[in-house]
Amino acid sequence: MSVTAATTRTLWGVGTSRTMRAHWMLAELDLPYERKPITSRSGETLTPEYARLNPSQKIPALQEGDFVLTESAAIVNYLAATYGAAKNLCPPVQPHQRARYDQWCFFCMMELDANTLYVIRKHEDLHAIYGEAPHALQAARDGFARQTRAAVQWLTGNGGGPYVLGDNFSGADILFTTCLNGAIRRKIDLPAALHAYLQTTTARAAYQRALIANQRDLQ
Ligand SMILES: N[C@@H](CCC(=O)N[C@@H](CS)C(=O)NCC(=O)O)C(=O)O
Repeated sequence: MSVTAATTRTLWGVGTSRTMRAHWMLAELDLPYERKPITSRSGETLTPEYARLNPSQKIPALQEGDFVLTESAAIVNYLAATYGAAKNLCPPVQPHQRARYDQWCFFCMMELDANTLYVIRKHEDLHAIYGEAPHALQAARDGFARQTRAAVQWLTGNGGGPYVLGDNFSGADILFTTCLNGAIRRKIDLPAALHAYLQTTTARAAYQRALIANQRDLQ
């Protein structure tokens, strides 16, 4: 299916760091879309209508005509690769730069999102479901601190800063920023360099617009 200006674009999901990623990239690209403000742990991802769209019954999900895409990082990268040229937001094509971009994306999704932040969320806020696990919780907190120290080294090392790939803002910054904001919500201390980084990324006009779009009820 080729996407034209007339193709209906819909984003399902609001209210979480993961839905924020998709709203933010759409805002960076100035793409029109319909919001379906369903939320997590409300039962709204479990309806037959939504399960047909996304069998994993999670948000976010992007629909463009009959093309459906899930996984927040895949949505960010699809949008950037497809519509990012005019705004210099396409993922890099030069092999080493592209590899560095992928490194940051996988680092954010695995080391920060899945391996540490979500483990912390499971055994803190969601302990009634996943159980108390003080040892796993402490290991995840220590692991997150170690990984953010590594991120600071990359960010302040060769070619890094103010964004993760240097001067160019990219989808990797959306993933990294949303993970760091998730950590702040969990009351995790961040190194000063990451607060400085967040000041730069969250000052973007598109970030501010996406914050509003990511709320259940638009202001
Ligand atoms: N790896 C997925 C994770 C998506 C995910 O776990 N979404 C949560 C909300 S943040 C969800 O929809 N959970 C199901 C529910 O709460 O009903 C992504 O990055 O998109």
